[in-house]
Amino acid sequence: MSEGSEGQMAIKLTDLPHEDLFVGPNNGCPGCGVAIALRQATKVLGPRTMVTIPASCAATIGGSNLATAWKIPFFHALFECSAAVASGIKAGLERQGKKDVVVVSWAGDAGSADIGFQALSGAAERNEDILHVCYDNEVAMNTGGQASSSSPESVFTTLTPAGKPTGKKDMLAIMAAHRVPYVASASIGYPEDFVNKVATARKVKGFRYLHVLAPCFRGWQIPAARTVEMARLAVDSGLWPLYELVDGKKRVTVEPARRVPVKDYIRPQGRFAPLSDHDLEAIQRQVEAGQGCFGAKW
Ligand SMILES: Cc1ncc(C[n+]2csc(CCOP(=O)(O)OP(=O)(O)O)c2C)c(N)n1
Ligand code: SF4
Repeated sequence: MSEGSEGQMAIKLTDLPHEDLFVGPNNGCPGCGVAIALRQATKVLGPRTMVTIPASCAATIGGSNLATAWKIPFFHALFECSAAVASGIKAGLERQGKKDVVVVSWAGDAGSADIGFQALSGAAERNEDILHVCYDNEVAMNTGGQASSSSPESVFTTLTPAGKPTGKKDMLAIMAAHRVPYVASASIGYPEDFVNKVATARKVKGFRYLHVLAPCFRGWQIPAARTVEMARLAVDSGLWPLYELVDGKKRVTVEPARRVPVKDYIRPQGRFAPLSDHDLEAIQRQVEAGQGCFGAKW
């Protein structure tokens, strides 16, 4: 353990327990960013945790009750309502006097920013004592790779064969506008930052929102072995700033040691094939003007 910048003891990856609560083998594709995020997060969340996941890759890769990768209780919720189901589970636990159980709603970008948004916004507005994690692979992958509102502008998906005409929804700003106690961005490319944010969110009372970049190599059209590298390049290029808002107070948690041009992140990805060099220069200018995340101000 070492001292974190907020005076807390920062967790190092070597501090994490060997035992996994989301174990292999699972039904995820080898190299799945979502499975990596689940494995990292559950190590920090610990055994006194319950998880709801709506329809998504995350729900299916954990298997069924016949063969499951989960060693903690897991509930497969409907696509629309993960945060509402988590709120109900938390209320039931409170009623039973089980106050130490952390309830996590874990949903993809479509399950958070699109069809699940009403349940998510409602839970945040009520300041439910749950953690919602949006794992963002920037596509609705479980049904074949349709665009979500969290897909970046111009990206090629099965719904947007000529490139997505609209920009990435700014979920961090939207959730911060709910004035909840904890909002943070994360990336599986910076696992130490991610697990420390999970640890912080675990302790906070009230509604917590964590938005983690977890690439899908199939949807992004990259080799599986480059999943984590891409998640890191997103941060290093300035397109995916890492920060947290504690009671609305912002703190940047990672300043990349080396800044790389956005083309190093974008060019290897087949989903961005329609972008010209001119387009990349425009994105680079946006980042240099302080607009990370494809034009959104985070
Ligand atoms: C009401 C409803 N509409 C559509 C579906 C089909 N469906 C299942 S998973 C999914 C996409 C989920 O996307 P996302 O939340 O981004 O997670 P990912 O699949 O990328 O892991 C869709 C459209 C459904 N299960 N229920
Ligand atoms: S399709 Fe993508 S998100 Fe789904 S299991 Fe495979 S790598 Fe993971």
